[in-house]
Amino acid sequence: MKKVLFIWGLALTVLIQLSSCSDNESIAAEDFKCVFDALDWGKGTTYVIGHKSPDTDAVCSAITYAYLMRALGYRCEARVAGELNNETKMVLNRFGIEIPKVLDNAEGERIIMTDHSELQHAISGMDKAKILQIIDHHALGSAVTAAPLYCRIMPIGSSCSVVYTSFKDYGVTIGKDMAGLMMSALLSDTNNMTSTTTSALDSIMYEELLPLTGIADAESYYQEMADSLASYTGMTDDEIFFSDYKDYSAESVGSEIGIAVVNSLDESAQVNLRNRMVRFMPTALEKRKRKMVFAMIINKTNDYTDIIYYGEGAKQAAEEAFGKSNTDYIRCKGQLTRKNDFVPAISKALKD
Ligand SMILES: [Mn+2]
Repeated sequence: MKKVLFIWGLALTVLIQLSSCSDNESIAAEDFKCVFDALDWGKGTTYVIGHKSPDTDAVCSAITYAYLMRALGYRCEARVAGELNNETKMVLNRFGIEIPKVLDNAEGERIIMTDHSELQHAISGMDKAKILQIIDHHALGSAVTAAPLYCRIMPIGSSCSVVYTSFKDYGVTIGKDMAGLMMSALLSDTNNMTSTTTSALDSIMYEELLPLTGIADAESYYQEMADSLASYTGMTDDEIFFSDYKDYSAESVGSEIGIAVVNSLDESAQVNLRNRMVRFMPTALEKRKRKMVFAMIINKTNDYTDIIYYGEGAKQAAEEAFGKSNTDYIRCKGQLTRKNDFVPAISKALKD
């Protein structure tokens, strides 16, 4: 009798699994709907926002995730944490999406954080916000919540890749504009699928999304993005240095440091930008009250990164992390990422 029951049980389990496989999308969407219903949405609008010095992934993850939440029936709007870089402006323009409004204080607001979970990278007041969700692909940061939250953090190429898995799980249709934004953020964050952060899941996303975007030639589209990103025409040293900049605290990396990323497309721009940033770094250190500041000047055409540094102990730390150099910069092969290459190496050097 026991054996018969066991076999019946087994058959039932298989049946349930088979039926949930055949109707995977709707069941998952229903399941997740009740998870989201449990959050305290309040009566007003919940703002979806990425990190300060917003890049394409920070902005596009906020826009696409706000869209997804609206599709599931929640009142959400995307916001940005500051002026957009030229690449992001180009991407939004290309897919006919308006630049979201700037939100510079989160105090008292209901917030979904995308592409960051670290208060230091968030707009001010985030410690006094009601954080309902975190959608990210970075190391877990210092954001805390009073109530249970929905959190989806994956070690993959972009926050938009995480958003993409959500679209699929909840069975929400992806139109040309949302596909275009997610695709652009993926290309931007992974340096055209070459960075060390690129995962198999990102490759699947690339294959599935590309046909939806209407982009005929992904290579030339990426080149167009890179050109926009590196066009600092008319920008001051200050604007260039802080256009892609992040602060790190002693707890996270061993000292109070700031790291900027600057991109160039050819040798003359590389030398010019590197010299300008070297001259600007004392001002940057003063402005952000850091012990050390670093910048990664990335040549996207010839595939190398020059590291420059300023502040007491900065040269030693940089050389310990990236090798000795006879010049006032350290040249590394490849396009380093701040998150996967620079921060771990410099943290180790600073803590040693
Ligand atoms: Mn990102």
